[in-house]
Amino acid sequence: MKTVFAATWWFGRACVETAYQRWQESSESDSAQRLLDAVVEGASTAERDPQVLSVGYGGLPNRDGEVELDAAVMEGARLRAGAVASVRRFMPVVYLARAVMERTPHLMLVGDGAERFALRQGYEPQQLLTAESLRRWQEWREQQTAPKEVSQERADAPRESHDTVGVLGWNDGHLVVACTTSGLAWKLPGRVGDSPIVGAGLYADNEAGAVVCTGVGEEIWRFALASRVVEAMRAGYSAQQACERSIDFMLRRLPDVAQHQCAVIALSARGEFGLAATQPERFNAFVCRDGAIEEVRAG
Ligand code: SD4
Repeated sequence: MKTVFAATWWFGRACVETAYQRWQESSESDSAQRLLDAVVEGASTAERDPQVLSVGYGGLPNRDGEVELDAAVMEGARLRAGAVASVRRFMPVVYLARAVMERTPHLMLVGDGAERFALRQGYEPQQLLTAESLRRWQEWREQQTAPKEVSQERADAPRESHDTVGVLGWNDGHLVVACTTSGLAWKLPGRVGDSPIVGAGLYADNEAGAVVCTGVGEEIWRFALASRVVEAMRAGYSAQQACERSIDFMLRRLPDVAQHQCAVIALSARGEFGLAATQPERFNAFVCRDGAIEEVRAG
């Protein structure tokens, strides 16, 4: 096996297809760079697709009706990473996250600063709401009568809004990860979840493995889930065992986590795949091994 890509959710199929195609067509001689190109391009597929209501263009907005995007990339050779959060009006943010990694001395830019950086990178401002995401937000707003308990608010976010796209890539011992999301629907403006946070939503280290998470960011983040899974692989567990142990730990430590979807996919330093979820019956991912694509379900 030479090259593996893996991505979360139903739209993960298009992401791994795009990543593999990019990989095949690339003339880049540095394989870590070529892998990064492929993974970022793969993730951007979901950002451009208006049918995907949890990522990029057409993602469901915050409670004020504004789409706010978060994204990150990490490469496992030198532990380089870049991230952006709370970006309005610009996409694909996964490319912006890569630009933070490659063109700034920082790891993360947020909000207004990230938007000004986007402008300097030549991005054009654009409307990220589609007719469908606007309609859903208006429908939600009309149903809001009285203030709710905090826990109820989180439970009310529509199921498909928990679906961050995460893409992992492996080639000859090199690991790269990227993820991008519009975060939880109807979130408070300025809320940031796990996805752009190195160690929470994603992590990659060529010496151990690469991981990306999807689900309710508040739960994933409090467990530093991506880092937890990578460290389990470093300790010698397979990718599958590392995912399962980490999810089992969450459920044991805080049993209420079972009410939320928290899911993870991983590739080991040898390119072996694993996945697990707190609600396994509702989680799938796609793995592409040298061009052969397989759907893998957690439950
Ligand atoms: C978040 N983990 O912001 C993300 C949610 C998700 O699309 O998976 N969203 O909490």
